[in-house]
Amino acid sequence: MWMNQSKHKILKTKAFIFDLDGVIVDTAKYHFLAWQKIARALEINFTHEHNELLKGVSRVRSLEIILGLGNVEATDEQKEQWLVQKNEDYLEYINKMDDSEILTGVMNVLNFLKENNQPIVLGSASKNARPILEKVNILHYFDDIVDGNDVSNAKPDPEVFIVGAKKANQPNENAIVFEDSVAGIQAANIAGMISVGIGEPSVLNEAKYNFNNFTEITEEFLMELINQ
Ligand code: B16
Ligand code: MG
Repeated sequence: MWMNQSKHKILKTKAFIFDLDGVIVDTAKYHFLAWQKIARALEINFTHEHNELLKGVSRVRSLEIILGLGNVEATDEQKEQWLVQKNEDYLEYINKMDDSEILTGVMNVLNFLKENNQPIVLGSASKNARPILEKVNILHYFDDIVDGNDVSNAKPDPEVFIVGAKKANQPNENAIVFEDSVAGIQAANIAGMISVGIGEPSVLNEAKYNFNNFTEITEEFLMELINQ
């Protein structure tokens, strides 16, 4: 049961940091289709299982992983062309997105945090985070965005979340991170933040808290996080 602000006793302010792909929207399926086109052209066998390896990983690193699957070597110039091609194809999928693609339960949590004046920050490896949030109509929920354009170290390096907490003017221990990737959970833990795994608990077993998806998160849980 989700109540409005007046029913709650909010004592503190925290920073709520959300990963994007796999937490707010499932863009992994579009990454897969765009990478698959490159892989097919190179005659590399690239499966859904392989795609799991790319979650939370940067675009450049993703290409390296795919080339590694096929033992393909290439010049930097050629790699750059594939990266551009992949992103153009990916953006075609992104351009067709709308708010129906927001993962179930996410809006309840965002609305609750907004109503209770909690800073909401995005912490994603994607360089396309802003256009994606715009397409699904929730850019205005975010007080700050830290994405692949702002940081140079990929998760599990905690840089993206540390910058996010700073932007929200909160110390690391006051930051709560929602993540679907193992590397992202590790990054939050390394930073001394509270990690919340969204997805398979056995995979995300390093997280402080685990939920299969946002419908399992209650306002009581959020209140506890805010007031502790
Ligand atoms: P882009 P996240 C990550 O998003 C994806 O999980 C990962 O598969 C992708 O390679 C990475 O963004 C970079 O994306 O090509 O759009 O810059 O989970 O960190 O929100
Ligand atoms: Mg993710």
